[in-house]
Amino acid sequence: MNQNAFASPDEIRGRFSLAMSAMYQSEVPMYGELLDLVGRVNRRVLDDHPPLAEALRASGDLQRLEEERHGAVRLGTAQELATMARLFAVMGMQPVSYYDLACAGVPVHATAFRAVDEASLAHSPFRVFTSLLRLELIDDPALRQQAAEILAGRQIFTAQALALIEQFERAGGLTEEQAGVFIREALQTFRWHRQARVSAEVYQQLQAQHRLIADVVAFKGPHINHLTPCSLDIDAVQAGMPARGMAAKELVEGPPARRCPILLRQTSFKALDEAVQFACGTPGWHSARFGEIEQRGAALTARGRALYDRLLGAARERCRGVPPAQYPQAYAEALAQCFADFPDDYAVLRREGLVYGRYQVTEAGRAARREGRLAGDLEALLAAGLLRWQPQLYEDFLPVSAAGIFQSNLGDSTRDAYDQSASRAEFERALGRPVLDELALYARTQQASLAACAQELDLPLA
Ligand code: OOG
Ligand code: NI
Repeated sequence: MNQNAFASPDEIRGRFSLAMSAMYQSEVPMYGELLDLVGRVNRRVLDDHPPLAEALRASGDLQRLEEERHGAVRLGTAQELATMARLFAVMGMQPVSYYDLACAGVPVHATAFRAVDEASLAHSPFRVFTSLLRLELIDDPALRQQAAEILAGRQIFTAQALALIEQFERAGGLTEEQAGVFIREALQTFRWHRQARVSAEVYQQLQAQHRLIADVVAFKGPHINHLTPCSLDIDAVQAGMPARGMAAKELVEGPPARRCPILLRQTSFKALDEAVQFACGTPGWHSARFGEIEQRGAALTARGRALYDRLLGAARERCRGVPPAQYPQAYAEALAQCFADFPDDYAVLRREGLVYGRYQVTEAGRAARREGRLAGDLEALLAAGLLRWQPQLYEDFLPVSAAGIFQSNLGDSTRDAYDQSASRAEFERALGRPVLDELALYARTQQASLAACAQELDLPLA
């Protein structure tokens, strides 16, 4: 089969994310409300800031603004995770980074499946935060055994989805027609099931261990639990939620608002109480699904990340013991004060090696090369406007923020850290491969951009 006859994985991912969005909007009408609010705020920001609108149009980001999303699922077994990795590979998504949530009292560990190269990210950045339940953290051995048996008895992928994953692996791609069927079948895995697979009694027992355990074990499949559009003004959306009937999470996770945004800011409306039916038709309620928004900024180097972690830790430390009613306000103030120590100027962020970027030769640089007027090192070329530097967008997640998102959707039932430490090796064994190192990906992109400039200018820059 000719390579060109295959649908591109980027195309499949883009179409899949649109199909997932349509499904989630029909399943959770409140998510449609959130999308509408995000769209309105984005349009207002663009109207008020024509240069921003122009920059987004020039980079091609404007057209994609409405579809920049991530989602999340929670899986029950190693086998489910391994197959999920193969399913996402069909869409050009690879596991990046390891996130331990047990240290925040959530009995899962996770990775994010996403596109890794620049062109693919530009096509569709859709990512799925994928957690695996750590059954070993259930402290009651009988219940642990029962949960394992319940999970062993479910098949979360359709036969056709499995067949098409195998077809993809065998042939190296899917035809257009197969891709259409694949998207439809893959979507089934993420659907909501009102019908639980367990009795109300077992559900209660699982719930008493941890609400997340009940969410993973009690149902037929790993329902998508949220999708996340991108906002140009996350604080405005946060402020606008209550008037639209959404119970907003108390605080925005991540760094404070800045002139030069870094990493990722996130907030959500809280998980809804939804009617379900337990075995034997017993009616009940389950709360798992919510809507989230994100605003992304520059990817930090290891050095930048260490500074971020330190300042975030300091802000949280300052608010220790503040009563819940005063916490959001106190935290916002502490965050703003602590992050005063994080440079808020791109030139400084670059020079101090806090942010990953990419270099480009400017028009002036090309002219200088033609006229043989090129001289100086990287700094000199940048200063003379012959090279341009722009920050790379952060494409990943933040463990402390993710824990905050999890916890705000678990009601009051948060608990202290589990004793057992992170288990990356265990996770990778389940996954069937190592996760990719996010920092290495950003470093590679930066290095490649520098090498391209060096070649274009015929200078030893890299
Ligand atoms: C995932 C929560 C984490 C994020 O954006 O950090 C997350 C979940 O609730 O399953 O989505
Ligand atoms: Ni999320």
